[in-house]
Amino acid sequence: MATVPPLVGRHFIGGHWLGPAGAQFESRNPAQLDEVLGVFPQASAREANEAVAAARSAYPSWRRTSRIHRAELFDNLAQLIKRETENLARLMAQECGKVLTECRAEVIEGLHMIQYVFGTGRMPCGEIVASEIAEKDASVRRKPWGVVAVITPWNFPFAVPLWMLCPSLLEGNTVVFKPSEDTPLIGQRLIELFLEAGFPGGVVNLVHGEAEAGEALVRNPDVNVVLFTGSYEVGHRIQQLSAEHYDRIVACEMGSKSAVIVCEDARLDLAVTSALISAFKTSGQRCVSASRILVHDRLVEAFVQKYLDGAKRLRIGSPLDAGNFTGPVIHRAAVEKVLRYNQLAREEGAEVLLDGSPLTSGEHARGCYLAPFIYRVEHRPGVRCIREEVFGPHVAIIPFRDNEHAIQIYNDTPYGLSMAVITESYRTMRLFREECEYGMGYVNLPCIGAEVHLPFGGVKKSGNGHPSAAGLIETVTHKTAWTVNHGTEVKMAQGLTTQLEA
Ligand code: UN1
Repeated sequence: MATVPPLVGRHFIGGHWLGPAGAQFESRNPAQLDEVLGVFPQASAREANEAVAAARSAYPSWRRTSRIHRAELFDNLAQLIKRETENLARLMAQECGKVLTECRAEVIEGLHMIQYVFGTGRMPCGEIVASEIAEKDASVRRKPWGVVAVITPWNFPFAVPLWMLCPSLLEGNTVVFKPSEDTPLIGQRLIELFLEAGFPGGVVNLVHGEAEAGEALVRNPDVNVVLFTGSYEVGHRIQQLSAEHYDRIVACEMGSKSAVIVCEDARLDLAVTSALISAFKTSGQRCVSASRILVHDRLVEAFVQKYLDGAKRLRIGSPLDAGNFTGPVIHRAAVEKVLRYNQLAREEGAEVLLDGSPLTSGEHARGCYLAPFIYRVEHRPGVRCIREEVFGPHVAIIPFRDNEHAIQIYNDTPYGLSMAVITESYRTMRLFREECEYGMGYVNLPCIGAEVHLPFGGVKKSGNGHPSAAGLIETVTHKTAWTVNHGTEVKMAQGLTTQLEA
């Protein structure tokens, strides 16, 4: 049973918290499904459009404030996040089921994004370039696009919104934020902190809800930019709807089938640790989680033994117990999906090495707990379980003959987000760096754990290559060319004459 009454969720539009009205939905603790953490209003298209209108009307005055003033609000926000780190981590652990250690790391990752943006406030935000004409001064300046819709997933309910909100707001855009329907509580808490930090109402707006609210935001012609992280299906729908809008910018970070590649010369313990963390941190529910471990033929037997030993020892349990390696998956539907893929792997000829069934007794009885599912399978074209995203503790070990074979296997999915190569050879490392399709590459590391000052994003079905985190400045601004003549007569580039008459 819940120890505190469920929170009453509210939209925040144009500087006002709206009272509960209309359809509602619950946020439940995935470790204890009978615990309702909050009840939230389900935004209809009307509320989503009101939020866009509020963001639009707040835009001119926000754009006209000093960039440094905007940046300093992020310094205020950073202090609040430091004050609230532990509370935020606990709230996140309860709402999305990630273990406390991961939730703390996520709060810190969000803090880093805030600090990064604060730091860039006083950095140059344009470029001076030369002109062919000595009297002309030319510069490149960035302008905000206007209103940004931020639509984010449950698995990083704090850091990913901050990746998107911080650069958008610093650059002078206003925002409408729709957190995942699975983590509305942490989303609302984040907006409360923005307000406490001094961000004006209307500049930051919050709507709770599901597809109807998200779709209304994307259909609204007054939204200039849509920033999205989530599934390929939803991202693709956003891209299609956005094609109707002539200057709409869409940055999508979607699914993945990330991999760890264990080469013939790999250090075995390093490979095993990297592959365990890549596959099972966050119960395999990071967009960058590895669901494929490619292992050189000569190492497979030794690798499998150590990998299984390690996987069997992983402690799975309450997110609030900091000693646990991982917690539950997000909800029953996620359990069902993972089990369907486990079954598919069997049907597609997998040799099951560790059978990941639901954990249903003792402390696991009330939650969505799954044990790791590990199988060995040969690569063949068209095998779905090694091509499609599962998003859970489901991992294939796929043997390969040589590096060229590994590259062929690695690239044989529609996705391209993250990969790690485990090798001692700089030639091998370089070969994978050049030939694999990915957005984030790691050597002798897991394929998760990106830092905010690096670009984050993928290729193919993983997204359109727009980076999240620090690189988002490119997406939330457009560049302008500004050219001034300091002479007293008109002189043109490219030798164009200015003679008006023959
Ligand atoms: C995600 O999985 O959606 O690179 C984001 C990482 C984290 C972010 C993951 N910094 O694992």
